Amino acid sequence: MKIAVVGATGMVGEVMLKVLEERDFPVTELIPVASEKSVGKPIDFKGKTYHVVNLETAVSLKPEIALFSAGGSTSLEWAPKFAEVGTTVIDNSSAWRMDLDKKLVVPEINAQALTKSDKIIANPNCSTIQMVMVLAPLHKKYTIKRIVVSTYQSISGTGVKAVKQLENELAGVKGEMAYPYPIHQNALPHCDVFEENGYTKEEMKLVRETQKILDDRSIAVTATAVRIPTAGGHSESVNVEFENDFDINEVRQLLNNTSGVVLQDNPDVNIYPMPIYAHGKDDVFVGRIRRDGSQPNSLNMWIVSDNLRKGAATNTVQIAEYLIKNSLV
Ligand code: 11C
Repeated sequence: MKIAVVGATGMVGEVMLKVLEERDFPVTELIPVASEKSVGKPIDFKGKTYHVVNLETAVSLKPEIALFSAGGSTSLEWAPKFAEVGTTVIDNSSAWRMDLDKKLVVPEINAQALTKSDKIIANPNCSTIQMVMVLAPLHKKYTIKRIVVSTYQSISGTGVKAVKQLENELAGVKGEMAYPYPIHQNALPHCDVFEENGYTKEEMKLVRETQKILDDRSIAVTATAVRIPTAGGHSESVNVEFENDFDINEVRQLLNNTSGVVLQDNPDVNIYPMPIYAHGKDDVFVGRIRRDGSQPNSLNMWIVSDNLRKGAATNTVQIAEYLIKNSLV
């Protein structure tokens, strides 16, 4: 397979390359793509050195698959150009996620909806992916009515500028700010931009994308997204109300048997998910599972995952793997 990685020098792009290598993805030719200032830069991949090309060159090379992580506007302009030459684009930005003609895919949940004619496939937002990975099997069994989620999000979700801001703050050095305030010793109730309704775009992604992936617009979702000074992953406090009652041990068993989900739930010995543990791993970790005694059929959980892995690069590569396995490219 001729594979293009668009945004190959960015934070997610670098993890994509690492994940492709680790999973021994069948790459016969890698096309690393980035902005003009990175053209010619060497990229080592599976013992070979490739050189970064620009978008125009990459389209002319007609890759079978292009993994995009280059921001919404690049994706809006260039994904259709790749699709026109027959490339299947898997896009990590928010550009196509809510487009009615585009599938929003978490392979463990809804990859079976993909067909050969899906030439632009959307990868969901990181905070949504980790939440639906845990909620999908529970929705199937007990039917979700309402979700209340609060996130504690890693600075790596903002990008390299935010990682640098924290490093500067820790070193006591003045530098460029990714956030309107310091992030060290702070918590910002502000991820992505504010929308007119008073919620942030990140919060509304959790609402809209969850309904689309679980294919159920009747699920009520409300979210508060908070940025904290961690680097290894996003954490989420999730309260779920179901139509039907559940047995808590059955919930644990169900999640324990869910591929891609790891149960870490033994408070007696301080076992619960944490970003320092999830960092660098592909799974979604769930713990602190307990009945919400304040209302019927309700549950509290704590969900953690590496936002650059399952939340971005790994999910994108898994979609590509599914396409190949099912002869859809
Ligand atoms: C964050 N979730 O942590 C974002 C990063 O829509 O793909 C990814 C933004 C997106 O700020």
